[in-house]
This record gives sequence, structure tokens and C-alpha cells, in this order.
Amino acid sequence: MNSTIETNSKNSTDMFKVEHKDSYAAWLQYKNIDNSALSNEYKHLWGSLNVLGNSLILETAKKELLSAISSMLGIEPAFAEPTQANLVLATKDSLGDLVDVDFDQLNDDGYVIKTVTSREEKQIFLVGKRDSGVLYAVFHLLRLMQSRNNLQQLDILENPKNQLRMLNQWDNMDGSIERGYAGNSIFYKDNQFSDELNRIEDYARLLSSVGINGIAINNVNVHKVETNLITSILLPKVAEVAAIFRAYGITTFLSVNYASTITIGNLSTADPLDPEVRQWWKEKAEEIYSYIPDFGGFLVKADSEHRPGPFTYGRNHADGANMLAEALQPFNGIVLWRCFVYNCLQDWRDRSTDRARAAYDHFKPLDGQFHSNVILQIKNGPMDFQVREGVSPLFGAMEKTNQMLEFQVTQEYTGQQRHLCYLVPQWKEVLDFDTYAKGEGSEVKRVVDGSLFQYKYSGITAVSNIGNDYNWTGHTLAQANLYGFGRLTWNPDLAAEDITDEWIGQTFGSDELVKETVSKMLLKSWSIYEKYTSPLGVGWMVNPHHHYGPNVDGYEYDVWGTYHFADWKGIGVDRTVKTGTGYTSQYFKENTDRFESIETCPDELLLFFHHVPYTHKLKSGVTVIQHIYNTHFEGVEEAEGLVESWLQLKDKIDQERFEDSLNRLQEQAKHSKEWRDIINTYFYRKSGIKDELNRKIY
Ligand code: GCW
Repeated sequence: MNSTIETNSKNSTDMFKVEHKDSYAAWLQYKNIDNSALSNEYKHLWGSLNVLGNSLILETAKKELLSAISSMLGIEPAFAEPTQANLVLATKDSLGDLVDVDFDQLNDDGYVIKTVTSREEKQIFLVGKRDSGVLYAVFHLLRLMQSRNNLQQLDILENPKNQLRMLNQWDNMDGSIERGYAGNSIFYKDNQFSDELNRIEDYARLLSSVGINGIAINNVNVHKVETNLITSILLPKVAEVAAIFRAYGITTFLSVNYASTITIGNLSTADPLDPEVRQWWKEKAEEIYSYIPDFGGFLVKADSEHRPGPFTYGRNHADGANMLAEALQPFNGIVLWRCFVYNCLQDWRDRSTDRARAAYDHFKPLDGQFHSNVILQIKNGPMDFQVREGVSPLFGAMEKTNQMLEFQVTQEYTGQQRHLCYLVPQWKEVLDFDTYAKGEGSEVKRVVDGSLFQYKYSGITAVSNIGNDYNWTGHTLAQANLYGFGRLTWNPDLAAEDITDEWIGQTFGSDELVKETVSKMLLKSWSIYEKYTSPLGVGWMVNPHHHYGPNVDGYEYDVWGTYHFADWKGIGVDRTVKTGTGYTSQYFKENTDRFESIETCPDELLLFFHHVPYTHKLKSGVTVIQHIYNTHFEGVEEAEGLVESWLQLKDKIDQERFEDSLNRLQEQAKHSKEWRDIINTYFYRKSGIKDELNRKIY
């Protein structure tokens, strides 16, 4: 990856590109096309190039195309007139009448890739409504090339389904990453910005290649030093990073400290209705936009896990968000206001409130009170990125308030990139969940793509899983989660299998055994992880604070407690209206009825919604306790199977990526036994019920 940023001396990023070339390149390998027939075919197709129009992003698109063609074909396309060039890159404004494109079919980031044959000569047009579309078209064409597709006749039209396609970096300026499992931050070190801007550029390129168009570059837990990111002390550096992302069509956002007026503003309050506080934020917004004219806006975690917020002043979250929204409005800035709000000081014996209810109880009553440039950012589930939990009932519940979905690509509760857990299948389930907000066909994906309620702003964001490891993600196979998130956010209707095949083909090449084996491993891995960890939607069997398990009672008697309610008779959280916390009532009727009834509640969420005896028979005909034993033994066998599968690929994958992944898969198989034995033993001792197959449980 050539950096346009001249680095004075070789830095670790330059070293990684040489010494860890394949690991670092992720899915943008651009390997030489050694099939001579195909190579000649492509060479003929790419013999000459013309880029119509001038912009930073068009420059990026051209640079990407030239470097990829050079790397894969060993040629440098010649310049040619637009009517002659084999490859023509253009936007709506620069295309003229060279080729017929119906721009009404394209949204702002949409593009077409069209082959036009005239006088036996083929031309391929990559045309975007804007320059961002041209860049996405280039990455699309290169995806096809890396996957060795036939490119003789192309007629592609692509529009991203989601307007905002974002990542949140939980990076702290001391260089640490909250819930990061791939090294330290690529953005910060020792409370300063990193000087390895080429690493940030390579990250921008990876993200743009899968259609990401927004990034918040600091942790939502904004500490004192990060509060200065919105001051003249650090804004010049923020602007430098924003310029790097801008060249890849990515808008920069900052997480802000809600109490900035106190921390750095010398005011004694952060009350959103206080005129001085409102004026301070208006002036702050002006200052920020003087450095970054296309700044995206603020990401806010308030009144959550000890973060300051409007509750301190007896105000609600509409008051809090709207104050910031008014400050940003003149600059078209937006507020991403997180709904992860619950009472983290609640006594675990307090059965009156259920943490799962909190976000809905806080925000549903405020529907329609938020300004049009506020978006509520809602985690996929009401608890906290568990291997499985109910889908947040907030989706679809607020037709007058912009909503966006927050996933977690970093694997905080799903193995921390030490275990393989490919999350695209989980994300697909969430996106396809029908909220019934406007009757059948009100899936979450239609809420957050803005089409169900015609939101002005909406989209999907996620907590990133990258750090400064030379393979970006700790576990090399976890690169698939970052890739899959981008592709799914571009188009939630893409099949998990297709996204997986795309990633494998670009990352590991076209060997059929590799594609078949890695695809099976990835697509089974979420189910495997769920089997040996948390049964039937109950989650949380991890150690407090670092969230690596197993620890069955880790959270059971913690401040937020009561996550499985296991006693000698049964297990599960009763969230029904009839006898439990009433959480089920937060859904629309079709889902309330489905989850309320033990007969219709899906087995995989049984313990998320109900407290049942260990002897309760699941739809599978197996009792709950026997299901726990069976799945934990199966999970270990399947985790060991992942190692066996990977070993088949020993001579088909470069040694570094093969060894990296093998080591982690072996650790995972070993650790899955710990999960199995601790959980099975715990429930055998609690229930006294023997395993029907008399396996070793003590
Ligand atoms: O998942 C939990 C994490 C916290 C995180 C918080 C949040 C950034 O344990 O580390 O803080 O949620 O989403 O804000």
C-alpha cells in the first residue's frame, strides 16, 4: 500500500508491509495473477485509463487502481482519450454524454460499472453520482479481479442501503484501546497523536474498500485528556487525521465529554438548559468547523457507567442531545446519542428493575422530542453485545426519532480475538429480525436504513476490532469480521456465505480446499462459541471487568446482577409480563406474544425470557440440563474440529498467517474444555441431575 504521506524515516508500519506483508495486506492482497490466459485478458481490458474530473477522492481512486493493476498484472495503464480509454472513471458532473447512465437510480454513494463495446473495442466505465461512488466502484472492480471473475461484460449498479456506515474506535489517547484485543491504538500514543500517519491511511483504505464512510476516532468514555480533542490544543491533529480519512470518503466524528463545559470550559455546570452552556457549545462548534469544515459531529455516551449527562441537572436526554444538535446544526453536523443508559449502581438484589428494560424505558417516552440532526445509537441487544440476546425493542419503537444500530466487531464477550467467532451470521439475524413496527416486514434493517419511517439520518455503526498488531485484528481470521461488517452495512441483504467467499478469495486466493474449509470454519464458529459458553440466551458467564470467561457467577452477584438466577431447581431470567420483569411488553404485539409464551419462545432465547426447571423439555425434546451438557461437549469437539480443519491447509497458506491462526485455534480448543468442564460441573452440582450419557462431570 503506497502511502501518499511522506514519512521521514522507516516506521513500524513500513516494516510491517515488508516483514508481515500478507498479514498486513488483509483482504487487499493484490497478488500477481499467475494464470497467463486470465492475466492477458485483464491486461487487454486495462491497457489504458482516463479519469474525468478532479478531486481528492478521484485521485485516491486512480492511485488505488494503478497500484492494484501494477501489483496484479505488472503493467501501468497508458493515458488515453476518454473515447478510446479501456477504463474510464467519471462522476455525474464529469461524464458528459460518453455513456448513458440513469443517475436517478443512484444515491449519493451509488455507482455503475458498465462495459461498452464499440468498433470491437471494449471500454469499462466506472461512474459514480459523486466521487465517493467512483472509489467504491474501483474497489468493487478490484474485488472481482482478485476473485478472478470474468470481466468481459459488466453491467453493475450498486447503491449502499445505509446512509451512515460507521466505525467507533474505543481508543484512548494513552494508546490503550478499551475492549481492544489487537495491540495498541494506531491513532494515539503517550497522550499524543501517533506520528505513523501511514498506518492511519492504510486503515482508511481498508475501511473505504468495504464502503465505510464515517469514523469516530476516540473512546466513548472520554477522559480528561481526550476532552481536549475539541480544543485548539489538539484540533490541528484531529484535522490532519480527518484529511487522511477524507481522501477515502470517510467523515470524521469525535466522542465528546458531556461535561466539557466544566472540564475545559471553566463553567460550573453542564446543564443543557443553561444559556452559558448552550453558548459555549455553539462557540465550540464554530471552532471545530474552522479546523474541519466537513466534521461529522459528536458521538455521546451520557449518564452511563459513570459518564456525566443531563440527568445530573434533572434534564432528560432530549434536552441533552438537542443542545449539542443546535450547536452543530449551522454546519450540518449530527449528534450520535447512545442509548446504552442504565443504572450501573443498581443493587443486584433489587428485583424492581431489569437492566434489559432500561434503554427502552429511558428513550421510548422521548420519541419526537429530538431534533432532526440527532440519531439515537442503539446496541443490537438490550444488555451488552452478548453471544446471543434478544433484539433491542427500541428498534421500530420510535418512528419520529432517527435511529442507528450499534454492533461490536471487537469480540469483548465473544472470545476477544483469541477464539474464532465470525459474527456476520449473528448480525444477519439481528438485521432480519422483524419488529412488526408497521406490521410484518418491519425488519431492523429497514428501520436503520431509514426506509420504514423515512428517517432523515440513519445507518449502522460498530465498535472496531483493530489495533496496531501487524495483522490489524489479533486473530488473522478476525479480519473477516471487519470485512463482513463493512459489506453487510453496505447491503444487509448480502448472504453470509457470499460475504465469506468474497473475503476468503481476496485474502487467501482461489484454492478450492482453502475456500471450502475456511468458509465452513467461519460460518460455524459463532454456533461453536455459543455451545461451549452460554446456553440458550443467558450470557454473562464471564469474569467481571475483563469479560473473558468462564465464570458462571461472575456477574450474578455484581452491581447489575442476576443474569441467570440459577438455583437447585432451575435457571433463566423471567422477563414475561405475567410473572417477570415485563420486558416482553416493550416489543410490538407479535413479538410480545411470541416471547411471553414458553411454548412459542424460541429455544435459543428461552433463558433470556423465562425461568424454567432444569427438567423443562426444549422443542428439541431434550431437557434444559441435558442440553447444557450436550452443547458443552459438542462445542469442545467442534472447537477441536476447527484445528483439524485448519491443519489441512498447512501448505496452502503462507506460514505466518497459518501459524498465527493455528496457535489461536489450538488455544481456543484448549480453553473450550475449561468452559465445558466448569459450566457442566457447576450445573451438575446445582441441579444434582446426572448426564444421561454418563460423561465425566464431577
Ligand atoms: O460493553 C461495555 C463495555 C465498556 C464499554 C461500554 C459501552 C466503552 O464493558 O467497556 O465502554 O459497554 O458500550 O459504553
